[in-house]
Amino acid sequence: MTTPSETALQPHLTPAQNDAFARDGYLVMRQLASAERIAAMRSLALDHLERAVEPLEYEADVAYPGAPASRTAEGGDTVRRLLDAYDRDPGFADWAADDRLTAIVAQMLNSPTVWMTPNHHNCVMTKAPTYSSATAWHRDLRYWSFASPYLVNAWLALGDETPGNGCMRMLPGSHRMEIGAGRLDDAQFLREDEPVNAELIATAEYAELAPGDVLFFDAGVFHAAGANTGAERKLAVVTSYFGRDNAPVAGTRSARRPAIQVRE
Ligand SMILES: O=C(O)CCC(=O)C(=O)O
Repeated sequence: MTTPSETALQPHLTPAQNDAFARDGYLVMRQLASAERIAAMRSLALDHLERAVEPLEYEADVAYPGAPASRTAEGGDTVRRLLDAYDRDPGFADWAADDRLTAIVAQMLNSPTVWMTPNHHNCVMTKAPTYSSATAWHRDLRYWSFASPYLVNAWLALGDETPGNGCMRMLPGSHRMEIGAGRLDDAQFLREDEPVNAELIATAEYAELAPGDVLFFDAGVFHAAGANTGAERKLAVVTSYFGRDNAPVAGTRSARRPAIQVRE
């Protein structure tokens, strides 16, 4: 449910914002969620972390650079994602289906109807100060199976996101680029030892966020993020959407659970 202080905010993209999203593959919308909603989701997330409410993904599971070597190693119990945000608590489900949020996504997807996939992201991403890992350059689409590549992610900051605590870095326009298989490693991360990739990575922009800001990004845009070198935990709610001309491919992980229509 939209909170009273949110109703006064501008829910639609201006033509300039629309153009920027199409050009860059991402767009930050400031203060889309109210302070009260952020406070409520933050305390929910912290409570679920404290009580280790399943399903969880640990730093040791992702095994990215900087992650503890195993679940039994020092820091091995550091959580990276609170999974299944939508079913975890109505507070997260309300946000995922929020009218103002999905109105923007509808514009970005050029579709009046919008579905959320429960099978990708659909989580609270978190980076704890001591044992967090960095994520290398990738497209989210790499392991997703949909009829078309047009999906949009919404990354809602529940606190400040800065270079120091591992905010997202984006490669503007990379959703429109053909990147040959030779430029990617076996896990489909950009090979940073390739000079042509190094040139591309030099164009990176930080997506710095304040609580309530939303980073929208095309699932085809390359992005990365550093470890959290700050003193406080970083938290963000991340959800993914597709429109009327798209659907998960039957029999794949992207179709494991039925999509949720969040805009009719
Ligand atoms: O916070 C990060 O390290 C980035 C996470 C990310 O890019 C992803 O899960 O696709």
